Amino acid sequence: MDLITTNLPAEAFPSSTISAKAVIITNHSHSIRQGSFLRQASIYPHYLTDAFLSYPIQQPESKSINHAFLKDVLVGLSQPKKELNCKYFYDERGSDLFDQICQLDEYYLTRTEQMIMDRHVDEMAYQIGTGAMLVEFGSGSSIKTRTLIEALDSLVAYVPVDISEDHLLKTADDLRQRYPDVEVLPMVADFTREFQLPKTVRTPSHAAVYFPGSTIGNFPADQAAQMLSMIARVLGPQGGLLIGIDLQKEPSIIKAAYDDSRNITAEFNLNLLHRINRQLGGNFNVDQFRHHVEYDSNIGRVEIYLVSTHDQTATIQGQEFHFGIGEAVFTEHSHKYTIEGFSQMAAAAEFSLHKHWTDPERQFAVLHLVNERC
Ligand code: AVJ
Repeated sequence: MDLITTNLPAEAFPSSTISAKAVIITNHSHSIRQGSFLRQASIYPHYLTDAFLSYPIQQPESKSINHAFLKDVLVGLSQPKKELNCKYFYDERGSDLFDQICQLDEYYLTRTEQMIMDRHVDEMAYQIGTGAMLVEFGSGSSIKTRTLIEALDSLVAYVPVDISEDHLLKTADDLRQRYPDVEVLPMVADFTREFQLPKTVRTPSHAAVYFPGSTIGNFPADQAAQMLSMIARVLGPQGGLLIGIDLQKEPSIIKAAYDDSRNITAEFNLNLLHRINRQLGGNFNVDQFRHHVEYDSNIGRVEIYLVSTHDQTATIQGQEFHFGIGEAVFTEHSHKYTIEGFSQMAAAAEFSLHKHWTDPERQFAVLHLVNERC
């Protein structure tokens, strides 16, 4: 079997179906991308297919609609304080803009984390230990993970997890060629939801999650804590977590990282409205919104908004939304932690901090936590 696609909870799998080359777990049943992807699969369990047929409705640009996206947008814009979920930033254009953000001088996060990884990868690999299964959250093209994969002693399996299937399978083939001794088991999944670790041919001594990029910062504190508990549960006792977090620092440095002089972040934020227009048939006048960033240094949190510069109405699938002048639509949080603060939150999930690495300016940190539950 090459591929499993499902919107069923991972527990619904008979374990025999799990040793596939790829497992797709999604939370929404109707999506054009899943539909087309499914057609490429050589074999798939027939009982999983029905829910995955894409659902055609009248659309100018696309044949079908991602209903989860539509629902989240309609619900978010119906709140007294309007909001859009930042997980929808990453369509093709958004992912491209994010790559550009990562190369900005002002966006210190990516290069600083990379520098920490490059310098300390051997120590990190030693901390993770021999014979592990490495599960990466938000793996993208996995290029930056190669140094870690190579440093790990007798790595049994590498499980890249991403919601975007685009790169994932191509990446997997490439990794299999590069590392023939490692079982590469990509999973298309929303890692915010609980999932099961795939079955491997050889039994790993333990599993470790690699969660780079300060992505955990996108989640509100309660959700971040829940995610840590979920990770601990999925990994089991002695499971490891190697996680990148952005640290609290001088507010002007942080603000500049999210409000860059070339306005790439502004474009990235505004692309969400373009995406609604493109994929959900919305009619936002995107020029009448602007990017706005705030940093609350008391809680260490960046807040990103789209602010309406006019009194205006936008329509999505027949539903009208009114925006007053200066009205803000919340789009993203990016939490900045202290090492102590993050360790405390992780301790509630029974993760204890074994080691951490930072850059000389202490801008960013990579933490190694171990699930001490027995
Ligand atoms: C991908 C969540 C790490 O919060 O820094 C970058 C996303 N948003 N610029 C971050 C982001 C605007 C980024 N993370």
